[in-house]
Amino acid sequence: MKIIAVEAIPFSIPYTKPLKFASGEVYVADHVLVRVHTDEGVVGVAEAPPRPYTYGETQDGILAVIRTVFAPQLIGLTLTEREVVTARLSRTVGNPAAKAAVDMAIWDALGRSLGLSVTALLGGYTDRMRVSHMLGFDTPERMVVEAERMIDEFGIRTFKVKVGRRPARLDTAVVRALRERFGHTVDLYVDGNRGWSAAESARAMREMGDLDLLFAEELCPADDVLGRRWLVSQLDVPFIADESVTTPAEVTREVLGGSATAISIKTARTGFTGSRRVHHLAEGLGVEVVMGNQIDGQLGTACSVSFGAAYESTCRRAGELSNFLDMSDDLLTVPLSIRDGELQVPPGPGLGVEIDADKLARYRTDN
Ligand code: MUC
Ligand code: MG
Repeated sequence: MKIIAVEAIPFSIPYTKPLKFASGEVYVADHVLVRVHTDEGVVGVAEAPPRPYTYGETQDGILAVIRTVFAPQLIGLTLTEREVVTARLSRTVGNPAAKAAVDMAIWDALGRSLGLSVTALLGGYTDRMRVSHMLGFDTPERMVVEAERMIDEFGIRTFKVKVGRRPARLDTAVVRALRERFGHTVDLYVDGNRGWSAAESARAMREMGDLDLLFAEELCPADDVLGRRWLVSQLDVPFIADESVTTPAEVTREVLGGSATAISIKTARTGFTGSRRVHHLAEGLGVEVVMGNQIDGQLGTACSVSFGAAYESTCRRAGELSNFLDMSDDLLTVPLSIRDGELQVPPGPGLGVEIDADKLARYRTDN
């Protein structure tokens, strides 16, 4: 089965609850839907979320690189030539979200054509993951109320708390309030999105030393090379590298350089082909992994859970699979549903999801 067209469609769906964090704020999901068409009528889908403050990609940039650079290089390839696809996409530097969406749409098409789920094709470990919810910047009171809602409505009991503000007590007060309100019925970890220096991070982590955190993520920039190594060496929890590990080579550099002791795998950034490489590399290096969230919509979340459920180490920890709950709507015919703190891989071939034509017509911005 051959690829005959790669479509990139911009769409825009407002958030009901904007997400704020140290490197940016998201009010609208201005993503790109990618559709890979084949000569036998099978169509694979995926979405690319632009994160200019993280990787430099914009919605317009993603559209342009897919339409003018990637699509012409992929037409005529078969769905099983995924390593050829990867080699051709790799000729272009950067553009991780655009590359990832193209890669995942091809995997979706392959699964559909074989009648197998992407999870089965990748590894088939299980059919669900526990969910971790990301809490964006707000007051301690409002963040506790938000966590209460996640517990009551969805059974979620793991929270990643965004930190990295100045003064750091704005954030340490939130983590303390969550621990005081929920005791040890919840798991907590923090993500700084590079907002603090190494010294500020060390001080904040000391201040939270009694709060029993699971992890700390990207508290300071990886470019603070010695500072970050110094920070990581004194922590008693794994330090997750997120935006500093966009490729397997960066994973190797950060881990062997002592600047990270765990890795966030984001399918929105490394697709399925690259995430598989990162997963195997992390296993070989002996570091923990967490399935991260690039502020994905439901289609992106279906990709994350499809990958995470495929391997044992990716579902050992709760995956970040719930931020679509903050969006006012989405594109799928059957919405994803989190129950008892878990998200099931949508059943069916490929990613197991379908795009609702009416919703796409309502939210696409190219007509
Ligand atoms: C995260 O884990 O950092 C914020 C920016 C981004 O690219 O992903 C999010 C969440
Ligand atoms: Mg992060």
